[in-house]
Amino acid sequence: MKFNTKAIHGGQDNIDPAYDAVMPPIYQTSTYRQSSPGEHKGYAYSRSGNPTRTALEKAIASLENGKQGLAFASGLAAIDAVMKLLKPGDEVISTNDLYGGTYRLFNRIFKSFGIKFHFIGFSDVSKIESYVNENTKMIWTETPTNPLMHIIDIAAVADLSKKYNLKLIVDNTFATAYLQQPLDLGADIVMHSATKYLGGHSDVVMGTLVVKDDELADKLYFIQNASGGIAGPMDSFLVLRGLKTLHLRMQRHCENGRVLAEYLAQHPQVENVYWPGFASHPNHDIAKKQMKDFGGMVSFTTQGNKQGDAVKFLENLKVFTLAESLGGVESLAGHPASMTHASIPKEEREKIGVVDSLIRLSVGIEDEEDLRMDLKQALEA
Ligand code: P1T
Repeated sequence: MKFNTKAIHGGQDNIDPAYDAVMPPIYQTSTYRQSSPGEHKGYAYSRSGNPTRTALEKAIASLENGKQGLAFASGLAAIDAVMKLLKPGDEVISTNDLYGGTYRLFNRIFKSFGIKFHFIGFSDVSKIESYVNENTKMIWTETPTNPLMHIIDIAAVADLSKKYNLKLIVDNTFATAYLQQPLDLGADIVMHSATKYLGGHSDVVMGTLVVKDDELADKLYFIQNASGGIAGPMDSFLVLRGLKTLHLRMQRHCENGRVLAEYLAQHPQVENVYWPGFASHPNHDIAKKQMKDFGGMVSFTTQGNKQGDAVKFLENLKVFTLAESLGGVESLAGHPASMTHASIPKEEREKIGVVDSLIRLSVGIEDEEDLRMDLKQALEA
């Protein structure tokens, strides 16, 4: 099956054995009747499993070319479950440009349980190797990274992780399975904040994991059930509905992203534009190799790097909404330094380029000209 067909039908065989409904019912139930202790029709309690969640988990597993999907209450709950594969003394090597909440979970929660994190740039894979020691268990990366759009060579990092028997986890939130499929490139776990493009309509918070290895699937399912950070049935239904238009939405996100990145690049008040589609982007060749297109996320800085200018720009937007999050049909704009990445200390942030004038756009699927005109008038203001 091709991707566009899988977006609609993947993993959805026999989705409603009772009535053959085309969409799975929302099984808004916590428990299931048993005819005798332990005798039931496959579901005993909705933390352990719920048919609506199963339908979604099968759909996302199909899109990522994995075997098993797992849905959680948020992206961070999914990441939390992955980290529970580790034990005190273990070490993780992570990209230094990543979502602020992920950094906070690693550095403020799991660090105090004895797990050591190394945050480094991944553009030079041999640099990652120099951090590997006998305690290293995991490599964590986003690509494109949030918010600076570095592109990490998944296949090259996967080769390294296999050499040292490490688990490679790719946070595929920005690209989605439409643009790249990390499991096919050698990753062990692909993670999503389904809150973003998978849901696609800014109406649900959710996280997903997909794996292809049965043993790893069993371990993660054990953690999902034991820790309990599961996705609810209503949210599962909403994300499943979102997945059915993922290919169409992503196509338009990419088209609009390109138009706005190119517009910003030639604007005299703009200093740097971060978008992997530019031939001048340092990782453009990797992006071309591993992605179908370049996505709808674009970051930029204004001339002179003054926070006041960035704030004024954001306050003047009319079609774009100033808000946290990304990946919905509507265009959003954010100020990483004070919003999504405020939990990273200023000094750390600035070292990697998350400066005070940085603005991040999640380019939606509105008319491209309205979006361009909105940027124009806000930059002029
Ligand atoms: O918000 P939540 O569903 O828990 O997902 C966390 C998360 C994980 N990974 C990436 C790459 C993310 O971007 C996020 C959430 N990000 C935002 C809310 C944001 O505006 O960047």
